[in-house]
Amino acid sequence: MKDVFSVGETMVIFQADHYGRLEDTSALYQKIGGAESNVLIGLARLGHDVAFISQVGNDPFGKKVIKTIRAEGVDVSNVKVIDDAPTGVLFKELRTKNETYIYYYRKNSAASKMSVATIPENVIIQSKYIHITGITPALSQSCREMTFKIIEIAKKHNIPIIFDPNIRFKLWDEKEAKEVILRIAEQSDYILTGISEAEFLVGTKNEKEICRLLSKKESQVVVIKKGAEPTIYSLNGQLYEVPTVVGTEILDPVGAGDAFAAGFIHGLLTNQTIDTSIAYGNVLGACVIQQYGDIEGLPTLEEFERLYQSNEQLDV
Ligand code: KDG
Repeated sequence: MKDVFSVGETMVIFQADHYGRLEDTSALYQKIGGAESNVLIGLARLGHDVAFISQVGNDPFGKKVIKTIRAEGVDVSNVKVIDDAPTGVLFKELRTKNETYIYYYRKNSAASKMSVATIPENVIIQSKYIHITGITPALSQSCREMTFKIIEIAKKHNIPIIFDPNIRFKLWDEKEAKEVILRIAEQSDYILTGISEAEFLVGTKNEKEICRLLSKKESQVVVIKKGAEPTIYSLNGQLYEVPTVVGTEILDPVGAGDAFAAGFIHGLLTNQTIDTSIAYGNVLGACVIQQYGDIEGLPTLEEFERLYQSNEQLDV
């Protein structure tokens, strides 16, 4: 039995460890990142048994991706290496503290070739939770079909789905994105959305309305992340507020949402309340943005427990 499984694309990320224009930067570090593997790595560092489903190319970048994820303790036995498509690559430009640009080289990548045939049903049905993002269905038509098939399997076996819309406008047009993401949200048990994504999806900033429009069943939990402002969630038609971690220095904001998801799922896996799970998510988010790279700042269990306790003492 796995605690969590996720499916998606991991890319090699090239980025500098300072701010500035990419065109004026001579040295870039080679890292890895991908929303779904970021979440799984976060969970593996906290001691959970997690599995990843993906595809990479038969190239140095694919090797780098598999080696790194495996070294983090994530089960990569369902990450396939294929010959006829490359591993996706991403360049991250941290222009200033508040301005980040992403340049993808992932069209027709190995991961975009995933399809319903990629799904190891036995892994899915033996997972306690399934994590899905809105990036995977945006990769290709076959990835979209695969995503919906996974949801169908999860529903059939009563496996809760945790969904992060993670809208990437560079990957699909707005109409398509909205339609597909709303369909997935409807079938998810936990929806973890940013406030601006939610506004795009349902056309309002009003939190009660967002929750009402995003969830079709009262039992669904909708979490609205609002950066430094308190996180909002709805359950059984009621709205609640959880404070965030304040005063964190931002070095690289990319990966904060994935870290939040990892912390939140850690809470679910350790039978915490939704409030505490969100507080866990906020601590992990704060850890990640203080380091360059998507995953570098993710804490180990020991580090997390220490940080969480000190945050509790500060009552944040
Ligand atoms: O959430 C961080 C991700 O956006 C980053 O790792 C790259 O997965 C990625 C994507 O598709 O943008």
